[in-house]
Amino acid sequence: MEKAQGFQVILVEDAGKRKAYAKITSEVLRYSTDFFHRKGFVQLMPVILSPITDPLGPDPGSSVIKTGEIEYLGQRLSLTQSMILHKQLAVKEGVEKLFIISPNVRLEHPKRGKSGKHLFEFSQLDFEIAHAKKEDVFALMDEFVRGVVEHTRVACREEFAALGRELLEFDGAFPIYTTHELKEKFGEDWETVASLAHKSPFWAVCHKREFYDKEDPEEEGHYLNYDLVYPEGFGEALSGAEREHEYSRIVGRIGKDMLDAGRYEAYLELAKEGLVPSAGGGFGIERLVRYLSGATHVGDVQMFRRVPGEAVVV
Ligand code: ASN
Repeated sequence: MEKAQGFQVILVEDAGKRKAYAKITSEVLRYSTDFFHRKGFVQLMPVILSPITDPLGPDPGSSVIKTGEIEYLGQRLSLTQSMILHKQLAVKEGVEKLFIISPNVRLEHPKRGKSGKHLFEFSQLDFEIAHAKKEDVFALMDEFVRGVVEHTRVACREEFAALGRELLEFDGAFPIYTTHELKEKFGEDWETVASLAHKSPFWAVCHKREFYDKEDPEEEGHYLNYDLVYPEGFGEALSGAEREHEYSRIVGRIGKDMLDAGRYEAYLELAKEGLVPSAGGGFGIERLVRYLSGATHVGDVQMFRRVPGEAVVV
């Protein structure tokens, strides 16, 4: 395997810019936490080690080369790739609207370092709503994105001026396209091209991906999931879905994906008792800060960068 390189990268980033990114990040965290509290969500603490985590695939778009693991007192524990399965279990515990600012470790292939939007360690704000449908998530996030843009425009006026960033204004609901439409119009690799062609964020619905995203009961091979995509070439902001919650469907989907069902034993035991239907999603905090501040690379907005392929200095 290739070795991580590039000690110099951390040193060239202008210290003044890092301070601006830190302030914008702080205001994003303040606004996000307030917003979800205001909407009646309960904030949970994150989990970092667990026998279960998001498999992140099979997904042709994923380039995670392995799942981080440690062995502790005879247990094999994975580093969290996302808290999706824990979110479903927390909803089953009766927490009907929840969010977590969740550190995620995704050991991406070094080639992803050049994408501008991949990190091997980042934080996502992950949320889940019992009995919700995708339209509920669209409305919530449309309001959130407009709100965070307006909040930071005021709270970080000096930082945006120093960075030379002018945020575009947008209102109304964000447009919704199917991935089939996007592929037809912008090609197989539609994300960046479509993002560049837009001035406001948009939704892309129906992706073939992990077992926990619900398959449309009325249309096999179609999925009740979605991504929110930033405009101006910044690409994916959020991914989420209505969830598979029936035990037999979950087992079927794990089988189809040829995953080791043994790894999901406790989750499956609890799913057998009955999960609650839900929908949710998660957005990367650093990607949001990158979009707001117009940074070239998502690693630039981290105080301690975690870019695939680059050596970790501190
Ligand atoms: N947070 C995403 C979701 O809620 C999952 C992910 O990050 N892979 O669906």
